[in-house]
Amino acid sequence: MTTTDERPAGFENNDHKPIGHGRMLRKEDPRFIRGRGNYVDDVQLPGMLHCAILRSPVAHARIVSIDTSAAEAHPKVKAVVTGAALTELGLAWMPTLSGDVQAVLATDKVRFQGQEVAFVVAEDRYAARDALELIDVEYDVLDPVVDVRTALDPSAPVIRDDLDGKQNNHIFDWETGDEAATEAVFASADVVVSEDIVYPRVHPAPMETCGCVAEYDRIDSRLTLWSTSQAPHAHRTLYAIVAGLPEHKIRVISPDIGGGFGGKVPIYPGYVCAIVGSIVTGKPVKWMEDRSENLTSTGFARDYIMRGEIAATRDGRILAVRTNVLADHGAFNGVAAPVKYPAGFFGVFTGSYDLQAAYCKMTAVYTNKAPGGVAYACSFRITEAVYLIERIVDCLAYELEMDPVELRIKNFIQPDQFPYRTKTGWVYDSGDYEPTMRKALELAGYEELRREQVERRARGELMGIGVSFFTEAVGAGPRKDMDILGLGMADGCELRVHPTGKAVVRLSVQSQGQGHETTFAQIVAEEIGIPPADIDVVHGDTDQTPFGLGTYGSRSTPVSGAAAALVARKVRDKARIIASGMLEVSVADLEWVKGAFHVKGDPEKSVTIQDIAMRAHGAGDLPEGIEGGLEAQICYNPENLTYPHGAYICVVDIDPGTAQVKVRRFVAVDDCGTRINPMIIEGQVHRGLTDGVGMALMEMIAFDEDGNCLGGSLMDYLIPTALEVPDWETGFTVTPSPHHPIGAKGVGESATVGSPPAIVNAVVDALKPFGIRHADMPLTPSRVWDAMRGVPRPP
Ligand code: MCN
Ligand code: CUM
Repeated sequence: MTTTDERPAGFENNDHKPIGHGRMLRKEDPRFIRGRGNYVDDVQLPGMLHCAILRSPVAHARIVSIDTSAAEAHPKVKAVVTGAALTELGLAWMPTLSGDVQAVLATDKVRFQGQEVAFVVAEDRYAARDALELIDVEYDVLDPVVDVRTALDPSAPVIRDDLDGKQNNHIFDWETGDEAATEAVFASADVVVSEDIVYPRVHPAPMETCGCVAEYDRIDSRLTLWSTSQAPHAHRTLYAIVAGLPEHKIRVISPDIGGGFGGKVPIYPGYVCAIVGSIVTGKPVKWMEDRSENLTSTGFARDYIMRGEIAATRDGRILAVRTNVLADHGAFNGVAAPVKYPAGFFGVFTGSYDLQAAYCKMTAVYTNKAPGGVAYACSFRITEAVYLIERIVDCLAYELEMDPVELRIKNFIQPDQFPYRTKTGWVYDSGDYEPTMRKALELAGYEELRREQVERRARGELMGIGVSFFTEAVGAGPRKDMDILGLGMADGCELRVHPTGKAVVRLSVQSQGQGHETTFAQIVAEEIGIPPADIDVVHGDTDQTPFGLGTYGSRSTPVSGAAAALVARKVRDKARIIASGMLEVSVADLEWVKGAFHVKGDPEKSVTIQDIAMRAHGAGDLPEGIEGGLEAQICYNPENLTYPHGAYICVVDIDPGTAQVKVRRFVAVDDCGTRINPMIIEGQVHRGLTDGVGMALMEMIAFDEDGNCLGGSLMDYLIPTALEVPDWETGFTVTPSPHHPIGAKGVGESATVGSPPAIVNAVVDALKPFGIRHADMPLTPSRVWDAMRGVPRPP
């Protein structure tokens, strides 16, 4: 952390008002920008060996035989392990986060291209990779299920014949809302609009791929695992359960992480392979995926085929929405969502509108693809939900010939309706939507843009303006409703103030680039008056931090941030009692101002938090009943989720000759309640908007009819760079969360959730002269070109 003197212009000292001010520099950046980050692949241990995984070249096949003898004979190879060997250890299968099982190494069949079949442990990475080539697997290739629409055909091959009595590819049916009430509203509505809307399969593609270093100490049976994990505590418990290792002998360390975006929530087979490798060789074992392994076998997202329907009055009062979803979950149901929510928080598909009824029916199926539905800045499927509602509202605007902004404003939930219970049972904590929308309109110069569009259209130019408005539900638990494999979604936090008034706060969440070392110091600083520079934030090590469920669903600020504020208040309460002893007045006569307790009416008589810290540890008596030391620990169980919202406006130009879409402008106004660090929020929003450009225009993990993954490299799976995105124009409003101690809501996924519909709405708006009401992502030049020429949409 910079001292006041080193602070560049614009980065003012706000030590006594650390939240929401200025542009406080990130504590973690000095090490990152000097190349001193410590990522999993930087971990080097004496005698460390390297693990490489053999993966299936085909999507669906029975394994006839595996011959490992040549690989075992390789001079640098220390172990070759197959599914059969893991079966003997009882480790061939592991539970997924959604109660399914997943093969660590295939035993009977391979079920997707890229599935783990065997692994090699060797002296170096090259030898391990070379030895994979020496393993001979004979496959009896089976027909794959690739098109999700055929997965439930009676003739479809059964993928999960490992499951007792399983005769089809059905995973679950799920519904929410009131079917009959919704039907009644639809039956009597003036206008009903329906549209088939596909959210394609995409990948989070973080800069750092997944990996780990496992060190099993045979002497005291201790396992230390450095791993790319967004939830080290939950992972530790799962390893204990799966591998039968005692939990107190397991230490999971997640050091610096190069982006997670949800893809590092699950436990992947590679982690288990490295652990087994270390157990069998008695040496530390490193496993790091390459890019292609990451893209083809880990953490896919979305893959929802949705039919959206909306009912309204002729003058644009939205009455109800209804949707039917077919969800492609790949070969193992690896969805990471609270157990009671098999479709994540998709239930918020009613959006930001005051409706009379809503209903969703969903069917999830297996296909011969990598386990999908995992994540990617999704707030647990809210990306899909927001895309559905914001697209279908635009379809309605098209049919009613109404301005999409006017239609939205007309239907917003009103400020006096909060807390607002939606027709699918979610209780939105707070919101004030119209000012947020108006701010975005003002920043964009909406009226002027519409005038410009009329002129350009007259000249045959294709300009589009797209709007989206979203409400997210972030910050899971409460624990009574939300758990992952039985672990309740709450978070611990511990704060220790040292004698000299410096402090350390220990979190149960784990940053992957979100800047927790800075923002959590700010939260504690705000509550306890110690400058952020004097507060060290410890996270990502189960031996060093209290138990909690980790970072995803933008839950760190809503849950762990609340824990940090409350633990600081707990310490402050104790400090107050100690101060009353020091100043010889009653507790009630003390006032807390800027890091010190003052005697009311006599501001000269005061003690700072630093004075109190020394006293708490020092010689002499403390007030009756007060133990020495100045520290506290809590476990925070949120009473509700927090519901951030935002209004986004996108302007695109389409080249009529090449169908290339250019995002000319993008205005994003976000409301995440109390803002802790505006610079970090801005960074989060910029990143998410870039995600949106990728998904809307470029990204898709596609498969050919044999189930070969067509997106296995960054040459095929295009992700946006600075060249494809505009200069983001951001703004904000502040509607605090009423139940969060400092009023903060999450923001880490807002822009990823909110931006795709704005961009697609803009492209479709640009194509209005062609009579187009909907087109599916990714809106690549070829898709836009086909749309312009009336070619039917791809299946
Ligand atoms: N923040 C703030 N004021 C608020 C809300 C948040 O200053 N009112 C700050 C937070 O304190 C934190 C950051 O913004 O430093 C993000 O906070 P939050 O919204 O609580 O999200 P999490 O910290 O829980 O991060 C998870 C979220 C998710 S789920 C994905 S996916 C995603 C995202 O964060 N992955 C990311 N942003 C990412 N950013 C980076 N660099 N890398 C990832 O992998
Ligand atoms: Cu859904 S991706 Mo984030 O929750 O880690």
